[in-house]
Amino acid sequence: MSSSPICAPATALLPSAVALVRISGPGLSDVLAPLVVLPEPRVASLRTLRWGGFRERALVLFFPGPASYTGEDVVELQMHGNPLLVRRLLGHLGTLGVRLAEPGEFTRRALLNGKQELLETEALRDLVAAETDTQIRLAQARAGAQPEWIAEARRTLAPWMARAEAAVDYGEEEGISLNMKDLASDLAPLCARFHVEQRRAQAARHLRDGLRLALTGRPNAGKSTLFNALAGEDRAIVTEIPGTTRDVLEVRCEWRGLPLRLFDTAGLRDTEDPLERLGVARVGPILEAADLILHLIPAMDEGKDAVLTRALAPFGGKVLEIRTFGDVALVPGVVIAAHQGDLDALEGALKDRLLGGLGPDACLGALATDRQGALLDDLARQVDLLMGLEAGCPPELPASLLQGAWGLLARLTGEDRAESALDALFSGFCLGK
Ligand SMILES: Nc1nc2c(ncn2[C@@H]2O[C@H](COP(=O)(O)OP(=O)(O)OP(=O)(O)O)[C@@H](O)[C@H]2O)c(=O)[nH]1
Ligand SMILES: [Mg+2]
Repeated sequence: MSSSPICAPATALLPSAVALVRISGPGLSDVLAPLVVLPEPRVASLRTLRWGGFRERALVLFFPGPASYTGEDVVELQMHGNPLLVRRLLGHLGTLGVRLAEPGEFTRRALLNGKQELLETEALRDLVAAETDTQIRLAQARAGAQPEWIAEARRTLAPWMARAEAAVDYGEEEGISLNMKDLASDLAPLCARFHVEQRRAQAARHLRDGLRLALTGRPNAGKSTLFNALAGEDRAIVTEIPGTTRDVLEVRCEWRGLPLRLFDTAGLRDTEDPLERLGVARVGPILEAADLILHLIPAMDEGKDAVLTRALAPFGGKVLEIRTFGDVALVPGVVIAAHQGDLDALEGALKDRLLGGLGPDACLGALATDRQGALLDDLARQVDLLMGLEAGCPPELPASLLQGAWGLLARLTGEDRAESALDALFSGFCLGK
């Protein structure tokens, strides 16, 4: 595929030891001839680049297409990391007909030239954006070969698509009909697999985005103590004075393999203190945006706290009650003693509530982006419908559902080459990628 040459810095434009400039396009030997004579393929060679009064010694690498990242000729220049010098070079490349790349344009070309698959591209985007060890491991696990269950789904669906087409086209004359019972029993393992993958994908999506946990409770319930224990640092002020925390505090961290976005908030109570009231007013939006609200209730508290019952009423489904001060009183439920680091019960409860009982390791290789998750849900629904078809239904029905499932698989792997999906994907990429 021929396209115009593009260039971009692949490293940040900051003063640094080395800056990497990437160039991709057809016929780069000729295009770049006024600037540099390209070396042997894949052999790093020191060259002097001369333009506009500058004289820059750079390490030059040449990857002739199609054996390159984009599938086109690719040249990489490792030069001194002066941001102004890099900009000057990019400006000069413009005069040679090499324009600045759009975000993600290198990878887009790699995808269009068949050098990368969509699922891999999405995984690499997540790898670059990952902020915790678990997020890196999950992205790396997705960056390899396509999940085996996708090929398996195609193997199962293909013969049934052919049979359904035949039944639609020749059914009446030739007496071909579909045996819906056979279809259902053939699809059963696939259906079960989709449901497993849905569960894994849902958990993987939470881990990819980080679990948003809001801590709430009455003053002195131990919110800031738990916040610090999970964050692994002394971020929030802890005192025995009720009403210590006023501002919302946020920290991103990884705790026992779980990427977390934690929010500490002011203790909820009716108060006349104007400062504390301001703090309390900030709690609502934090609770609203949370994946899970941890309602901390000291183990020695008896009965319901009216203020908290009122505040949490709209969030019933996403509230998890945690009993703090587990060292002071014995109570049933999810009990912790954060200031002693006794948090095992919380770990189990988080995995149950947010990850369907799965830990990070069980999510390795699972689909994880919103796009992938939505397509997987559609796919599972389509196969559920197929499994539920009546014996005597017209063959057009299974034929169109099978086609639909086939199309969803193609969208999932990017084989349908839908431009809209690519636009959405690459808007999240950085320059030079
Ligand atoms: N014994 C015991 N003390 C605890 C525990 N958790 C917190 N504390 C103590 O309880 C007091 C209040 O703890 P904080 O973490 O500041 O409580 P908070 O919910 O953030 O309070 P506000 O910010 O005022 O709403 C402090 O003196 C803590 O050391 C616990 O599990 N056991
Ligand atoms: Mg506090």
